[in-house]
Amino acid sequence: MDFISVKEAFGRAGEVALRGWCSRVRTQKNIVFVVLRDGSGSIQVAFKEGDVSADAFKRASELTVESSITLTGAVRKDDRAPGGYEVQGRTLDVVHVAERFPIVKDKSPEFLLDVRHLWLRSEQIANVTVVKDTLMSAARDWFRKNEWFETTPPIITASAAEGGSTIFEIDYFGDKAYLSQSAQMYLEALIFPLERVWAITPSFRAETSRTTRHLTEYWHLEAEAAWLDQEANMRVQESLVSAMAQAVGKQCAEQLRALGRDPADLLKIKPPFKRITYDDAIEILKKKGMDVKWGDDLRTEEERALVEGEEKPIFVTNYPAHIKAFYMKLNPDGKTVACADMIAPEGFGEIIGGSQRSEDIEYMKKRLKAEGANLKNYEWYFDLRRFGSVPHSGFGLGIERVVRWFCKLEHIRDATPFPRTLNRFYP
Ligand code: NSS
Repeated sequence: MDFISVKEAFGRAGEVALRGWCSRVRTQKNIVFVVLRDGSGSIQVAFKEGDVSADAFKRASELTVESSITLTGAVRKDDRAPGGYEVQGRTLDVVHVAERFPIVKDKSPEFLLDVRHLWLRSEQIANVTVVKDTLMSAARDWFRKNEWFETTPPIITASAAEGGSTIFEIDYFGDKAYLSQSAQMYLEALIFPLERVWAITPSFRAETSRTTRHLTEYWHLEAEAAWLDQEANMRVQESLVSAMAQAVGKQCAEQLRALGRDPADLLKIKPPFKRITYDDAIEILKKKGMDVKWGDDLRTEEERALVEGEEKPIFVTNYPAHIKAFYMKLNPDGKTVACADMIAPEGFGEIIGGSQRSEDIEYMKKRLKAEGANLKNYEWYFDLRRFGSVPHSGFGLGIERVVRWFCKLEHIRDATPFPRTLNRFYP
């Protein structure tokens, strides 16, 4: 008999062959209950003395948590079983008897991170991983439908895109190189042959603050387009994020509910998103009694206050130039830049940073000098302004930030299977 998946077994009548892992094993007098897990879900299997051979019953009674097995049996409706169906086991083959599984109830979060390679088998991480798969796939579909090209920028780089303070340095055969913080500058180069380009790459940030929204390695979705001004840039972002939310809301309803997120919350995410200027944001925050002044960067508390009562993300636009990166286009007021951060509802904070790019080499040099950057490493980037420079814009979206928001996760580390944080890169 051909193996079918657990998902296919639900609602099926008659004999099936299944294979997977025993996520739970419970023995009663003459019956062994196993919760069988495979890549598609879990189903209860009952091996009853008399229904199976004496040998098979003995093997069933010796099963341990996470043992791998193959079996045949008959699916039948059983309201007492989780999911409403149960398999009555007929035959059982044990592929591997697992050693004593170290994860039992009430283990500390630190311990669970130490055994992350095993903890991955938990339902929660599996559900999050399915959501992540769905939203990345939805993003890819969106770009293809709208005729953007997916590209492959490098990870080993010579210059910092987002400032020297959070950059990982590596030894490159005796030279200094850096792990990419952002593919932006490379995507900017790629707009000249292709106009609309995007990429998903790992980005690295040597973040020394311990927060629930920073990883030192994360997946970064970035897009860049020629002839796109900042207003059109925001329209791209709201359309893309809405498409991701719609796909997850529709295709992952079951996973979302298990994670404590109502899928209806995501189905409400549709353009347009509200836009407020940084100037207005400061006034709003002051009225709420918060201690902020013009020129301060917005912290988590302030972002949370700004989205109070909102169901959709909002854009905060036109931040002061001095708290933003050197490459953002200066507005005519000479003080602010043509940029926007997209802030997720419910206090999940910034999920996108984007801007129109400066075309003024002297301005960018001045900014970089003030940061103490080595201008030599940016010569190639300035070339992009020397040979057919055009107005252009782009943005970067933190995949794990969006996963955290969609899945309502306390901590961003649960948005990725092997989180890298300030004090952890094992396993
Ligand atoms: O620093 S950003 O705000 N902007 C850039 O890197 C631009 N160069 C992107 C571009 O225009 N192409 O980072 C963009 C997003 C930010 O909004 C977060 O969602 C995410 O990247 N981000 C992070 N996610 C997880 N962990 C960390 N440490 C992190 N830093 C940024």
